[in-house]
Amino acid sequence: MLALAWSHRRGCLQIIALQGVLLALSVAGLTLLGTAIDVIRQAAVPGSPPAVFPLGWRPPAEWTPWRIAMSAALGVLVVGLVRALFAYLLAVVVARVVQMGIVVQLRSRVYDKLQRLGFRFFDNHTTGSIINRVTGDVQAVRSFVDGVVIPVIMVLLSLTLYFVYMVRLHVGLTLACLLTMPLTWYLSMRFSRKVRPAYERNRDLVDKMVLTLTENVRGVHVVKGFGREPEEIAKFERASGAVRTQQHWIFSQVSLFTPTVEMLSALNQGVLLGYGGWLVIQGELPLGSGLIVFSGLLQQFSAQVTRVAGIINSVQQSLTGARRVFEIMDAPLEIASPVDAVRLERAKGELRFEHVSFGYDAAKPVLHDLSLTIEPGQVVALVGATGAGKTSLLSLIPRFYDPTSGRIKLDGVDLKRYDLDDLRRNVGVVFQESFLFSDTIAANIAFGRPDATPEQIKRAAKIAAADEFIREYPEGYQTMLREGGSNLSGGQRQRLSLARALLAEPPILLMDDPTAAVDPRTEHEILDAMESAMAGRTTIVVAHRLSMLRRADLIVVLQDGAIVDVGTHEELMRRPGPYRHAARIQVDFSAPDERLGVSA
Ligand code: TTP
Ligand code: MG
Repeated sequence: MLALAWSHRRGCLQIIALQGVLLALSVAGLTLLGTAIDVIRQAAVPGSPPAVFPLGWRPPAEWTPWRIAMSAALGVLVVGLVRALFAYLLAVVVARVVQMGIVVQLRSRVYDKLQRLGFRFFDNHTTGSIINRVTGDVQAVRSFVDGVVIPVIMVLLSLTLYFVYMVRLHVGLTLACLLTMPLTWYLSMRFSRKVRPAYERNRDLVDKMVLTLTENVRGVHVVKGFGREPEEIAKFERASGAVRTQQHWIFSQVSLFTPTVEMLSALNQGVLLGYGGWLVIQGELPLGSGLIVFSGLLQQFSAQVTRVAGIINSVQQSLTGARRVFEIMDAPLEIASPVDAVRLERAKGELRFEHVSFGYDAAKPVLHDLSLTIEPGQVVALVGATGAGKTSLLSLIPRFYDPTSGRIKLDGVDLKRYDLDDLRRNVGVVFQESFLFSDTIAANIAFGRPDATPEQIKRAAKIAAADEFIREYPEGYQTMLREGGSNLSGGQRQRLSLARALLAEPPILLMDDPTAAVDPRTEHEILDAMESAMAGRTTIVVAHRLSMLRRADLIVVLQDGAIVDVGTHEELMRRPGPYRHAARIQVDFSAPDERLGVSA
């Protein structure tokens, strides 16, 4: 965080300089006031001590006391005006440096890092918590600059200035009045130590509340479908109540602390009136430039000491925020291009799995010792029961995750040695759950290739059997999709994501159950169209329907994360095993014309 402040040192220095001018002006105003009072007193009360002018200045001899007092009044006015001007400048500079500089920069750095983090990070953090970090916690971090670094410098500067001024007025009075300061200091410290953990807990509770909220917004169908609104409302109220209770505790501590410190400063004023008054009466201290200036200084001094508590408060908050922001910033990039990355223009498409094992948790392996070779241009179908690890296997190829042991080679080179962008450009993916952006249909198809021409987009849509339904919209390819593509049917969404993967014409195509959400007739259309799309590409497709399986060059049967059988449809049907068993069940339920060549 210090490095962050340092990288904005120019702006910080401007702020400090402006605040320094303001500080000097306020002390100058106070001095003018004190001197004017002494001049007036001297004129009004015969026999009172002569006024002492600051910085050894003397008014011209012909000036009447009235004229001196008027000049002082004018001076106070001018100081006030200049102060207002500088206060305005300060506000402008703070806004520019802090809100428009630090916050924006930090936010985009966090976002940038998020884009490069591996899936594992997102598996381990909730959406709400990540969003809170990019929005709220970034603010907490910047408050380190304008709530800690700058104020600390200013407090030190002003305390020194006040102290020196006070000592020059009267040493004894200074010491007497500052007697309570160590107590104030001690209380501030104790307060902060007590409140600090509460702030951390507060952020976690807010995360939990946001999680409840985001889940409910995203899962609104499920909530309403099962009539769970009252429970969900109660759940949110509980989360919100927990935040409130916590907040309340913090406020109660703050409310206790502030009056205590204010009481101590009243004690100071008492000492000042008693001891200082006596000094004035004894003629040891002038009334205006002594006691009154002193009173003003003391007030400011106490205010600064109290401010220390506020600063400590900000330190807590910004440290808590920083821990969460820097957890993102410092998260290791588990999956990144190596330094001496191998560039990959266009892969031939030979994939070789060598004793690959993988698990989301190191303790719980999902894939066990897979070995498999896929020739360039082969169409491989991946079958297996739900939870067998098909999606997990596919996610290793574009390096969404890395194997825990073993290697995957593309064209004879370990995936880890390729430039990551090159690798992913060579792999087209159709995910099991398609995700679409709130943008036009054309932009969604061209997501991986923003420079695609309308003709290319249309061709990809045709192959994916999407062109027809797209053209039924009055705005065609320029139709705006709602968030998550919710104005499309499940099958339409799937076909758009198929078109998106096909557009980039990748040499390797991965499809996770691309026809799961379409009817058998559309499936046939898609499969026919894809026949040409798959030509010349290494394709791995998770499939359940025989119509797809029969077209595959190779079928890989996965069971509990292990490959239990490999072969063509005909080969696998000839031997007993999980594949033949599953295929027969399907044939029994399918239409007669589906039974081609697989009748038992
Ligand atoms: P998958 O690889 O998702 O299984 P699958 O694709 O074969 O299943 P389906 O046909 O239903 O799509 O999951 C294998 C195991 O890995 C399963 O026990 C769940 C677990 N898993 C995780 O722990 N985290 C994840 O992100 C995923 C995708 C799976
Ligand atoms: Mg799956």
